[in-house]
Amino acid sequence: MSAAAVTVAGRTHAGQVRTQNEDYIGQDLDIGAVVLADGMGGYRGGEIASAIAVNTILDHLREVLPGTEPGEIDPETGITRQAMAARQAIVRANETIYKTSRSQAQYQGMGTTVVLAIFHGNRVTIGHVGDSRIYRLRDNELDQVTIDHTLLQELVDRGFYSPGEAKATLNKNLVTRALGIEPTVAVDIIEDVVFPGDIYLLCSDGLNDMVDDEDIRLVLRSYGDDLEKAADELIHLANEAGGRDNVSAVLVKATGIPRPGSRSWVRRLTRWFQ
Ligand SMILES: [Mn+2]
Repeated sequence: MSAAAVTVAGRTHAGQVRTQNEDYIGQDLDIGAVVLADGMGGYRGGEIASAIAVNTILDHLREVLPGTEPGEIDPETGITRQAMAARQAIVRANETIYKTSRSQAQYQGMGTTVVLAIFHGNRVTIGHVGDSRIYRLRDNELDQVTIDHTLLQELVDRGFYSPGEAKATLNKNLVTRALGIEPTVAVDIIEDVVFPGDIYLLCSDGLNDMVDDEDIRLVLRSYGDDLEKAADELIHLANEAGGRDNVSAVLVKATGIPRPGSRSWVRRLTRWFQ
């Protein structure tokens, strides 16, 4: 089996204001996969959409990943099997949510973000849609690995606003991409080399809207040897700051990874359309 040895701790909480929790998290350590989704939509639609996303993705990966080698390249496309599997799994989740929302009136318009990480060998393959994030703590520095699919981020990218101006001016929760809204979806895929001691954090916006990056960094630095405690502390900080949204955090630490000779790199693959 090709999955990397990883330690995982996940938490999800409704927060201090909302009665329902529309976030959903899942993992399958046999295939090295962790997933987090933040759903939206009336009459339990958000809960349904995020649960479908996580379960469809894990089911698909359980079908296609066993038997693949870490970092195995598909000769036809030149990209890793794990990157192809991540993209296919997210596309399949999109289709399932879209069909469900079209076939049942009460679920019309439901959707969800998703972030997925597959750990294999000394690599991680990440797929994401929407504004749920992945951060990485390495040598006590915290980096945001994913780029939000939000109106705010798009306008900053195009130079209309500085990040500070945009945060003050715009509704920062306007997501420009989500699963279940359109029949097709563009998936961002990122591959990263994992170093011993790296900690990856998957989170919903209920965490990073409530807790500054610096405070997230301090928690991971302080409790990095006890992921369960670190996850509890992140949820606690979000709730203490007001807990205005559902809040989820999944922490992953890769163990038994040989330190690669080359410098770290992040490879951002082309945006894939169905
Ligand atoms: Mn949210």
